[in-house]
Amino acid sequence: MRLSSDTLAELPAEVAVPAYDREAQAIGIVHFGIGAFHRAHQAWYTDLALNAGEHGWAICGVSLRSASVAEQLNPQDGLYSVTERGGGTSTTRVVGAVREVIVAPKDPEAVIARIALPDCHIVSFTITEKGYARGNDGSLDISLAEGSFYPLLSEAFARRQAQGLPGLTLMSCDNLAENGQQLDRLMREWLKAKDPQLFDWFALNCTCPQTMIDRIVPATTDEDRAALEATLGLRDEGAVLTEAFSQWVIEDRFAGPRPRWEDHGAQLVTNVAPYETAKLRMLNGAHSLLAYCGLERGFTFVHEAIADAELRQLAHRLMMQEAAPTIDAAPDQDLAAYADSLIDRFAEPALQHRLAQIAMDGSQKIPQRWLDTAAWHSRRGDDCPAIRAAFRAWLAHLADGSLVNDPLGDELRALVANKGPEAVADRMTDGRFPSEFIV
Ligand code: CS2
Repeated sequence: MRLSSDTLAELPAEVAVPAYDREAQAIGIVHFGIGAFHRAHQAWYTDLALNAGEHGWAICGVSLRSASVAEQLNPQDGLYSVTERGGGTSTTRVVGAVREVIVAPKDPEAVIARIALPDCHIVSFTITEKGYARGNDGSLDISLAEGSFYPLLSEAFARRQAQGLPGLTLMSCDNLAENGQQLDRLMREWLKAKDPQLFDWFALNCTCPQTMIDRIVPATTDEDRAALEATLGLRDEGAVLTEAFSQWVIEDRFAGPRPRWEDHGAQLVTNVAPYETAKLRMLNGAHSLLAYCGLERGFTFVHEAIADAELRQLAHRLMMQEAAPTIDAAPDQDLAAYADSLIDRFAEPALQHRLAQIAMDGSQKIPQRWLDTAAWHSRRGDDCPAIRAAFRAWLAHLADGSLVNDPLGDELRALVANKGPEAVADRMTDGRFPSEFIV
C-alpha cells in the first residue's frame, strides 16, 4: 500500500503527520527543482509553519526535466516522509506542504498559470549550479536559458503585470556565491534580451534575496525505500533521508508576504554573505576535497573518507588554514567550532553519503568552493596546499573519466590531456577558471 491522504491514518503512531487542513491551503510558493534537497529543507520548514497554523503556503513543485518526481509524489497527493538519522537514532515525519508536482516540459502552461495566480508570492529554486544556464564567462547563455525557467517566469510576469498583481520574491536556494544577486542579474539579462518591456516591472516589483541553505541529503536508494516500507507499513516513493542538522539563513528582503520560517529555526538577517561564504568554502569546499581525494583512495562514502587520518587533516587544513582567513565572519560565527562540527557531521555513518554524488558537476562547484579561496591567497602571494591537492585529485578524476558526470566533462578532459595537469593546476588561482581555458 502506498502513502497518500487516504492511507495516512495507517502509519505507526510515532510518525508525525500534517496537523493542518491541506486542502484549505492556497499555493503561495512555486518551487523549481523539487528534488530531495528541497523536500528535506525548505518544504520541511514550510510544513512546520503550516503545522503552526499559518495559511496559504502550500507548494507547487516544478520539475524542469524528468517526470520521476511527479511520478513519486502525485500519486501520494504530494505527501512524503523525511527521516532524520544520526547519533544512533532515527525519526520520521510526513511532510504535507507540497500540493502537486508539474513537469514543466510536459505542461509549461500549468507552471505559468500557477505563478500568475494572485495567491503566489514566492518562486524558489534548487536547480543546482548548472540550472541557471550560465555560460563559461558567467553571463546568461540565452540558448540554454530557453530550455530553463526563464521563459516561464517572464510569461508569468507579463500576466501579473497585465492583471495589476504585485511582484514576486525569487529565492535561490542553490550553492552559488551570492545566489540572490546572481539570479537577479541573470533574470535581468534574460529580460533585456527577450522581454525588455518587462525589465522595469521586474526591477521595481520583484526581489531576489540571498540565502544560505544547509542540510546534507544523500540520494535515497531502493534499499532505503524498502527498509522504510518495513517500518512504516506503507510504500513511500518520495522518501527522503537526511541528518538532524539543518540551517537556513535568509536575507530579509521579500517583495511580499512570506511564511514565518524564523519561528522554526531559520535566521532572517540583513547580510547573508558571511554565512554563505563560510558554508561554501568550508563545508562544500571540504566536501569536494573528500569526494575527489576519497574516490582516489578507493572510498565510497563521506564517513569513510573523513575517517582516514590524512584526509581528515587535509579537510581541516582546507577549512581552517585556507578558507577561514578569507571569511569576514559575523559576530555570532565561530569558524573553528564550525569546522569541528562539520567534521562531526561528515563522520556520521548512518547518512551513507556517497562521494560520487558530491563529485558530480565539479566544473560548476569548484569556483565558489575552492577557487575563490585560492585566488584570495594568491593575491597575497600564498599557496593553498590542501586546495592544490584536491584540485589535482579532481584533474585525475577527470582524466580517469569513469565516474565523470559534468556538463563540461569532455572539454575539461581534453584540456587536461592537452596542457597537462600541472599547467592547469598552476592557473587555477587566477579566479577565472574554467573560462580562461574553454572558449
Ligand atoms: C554537497 C552538497 O553534493 C554536494 O556537492 O557538497 O549537496 C552538500 O551536502 C549540501 O550543500 C549541504 O548543505
